[in-house]
Amino acid sequence: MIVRTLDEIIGTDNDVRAETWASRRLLLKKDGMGFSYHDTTIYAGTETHIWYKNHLEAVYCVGGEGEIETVADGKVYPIKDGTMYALNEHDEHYLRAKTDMRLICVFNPPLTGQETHDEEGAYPLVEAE
Ligand code: 9YT
Repeated sequence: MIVRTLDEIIGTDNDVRAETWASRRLLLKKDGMGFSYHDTTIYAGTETHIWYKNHLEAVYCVGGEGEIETVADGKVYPIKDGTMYALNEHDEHYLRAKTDMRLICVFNPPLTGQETHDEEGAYPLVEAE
């Protein structure tokens, strides 16, 4: 059984900050669940280009509002508390936050915690622990 709280993660190596977001990793590959599980805040007024070529991600918004635009077709979907989106086709996208958005994110395969977004907005596939 694993029990963790956000308070325990904030300020540790599992609290990863980027220019437009902060991601608190509640579960990582080493936890053996087959997915990683993150509590992410996307900062108000920002746009983030993301293209997870090596991972599938499902995202559930539990606070704030913004939108996601899929690059392939230019479609824009609003995001607010209660909206889920799943990048089931490794969809390249732009994530825009109107207010701070709090997103619960699940990654398959799980992140190890070492990844950072590359210039294309992707995380590399990290095999090593
Ligand atoms: C929603 C999203 O993909 N944000 C970027 C950060 C990423 N989710 C992460 O590492 O938690």
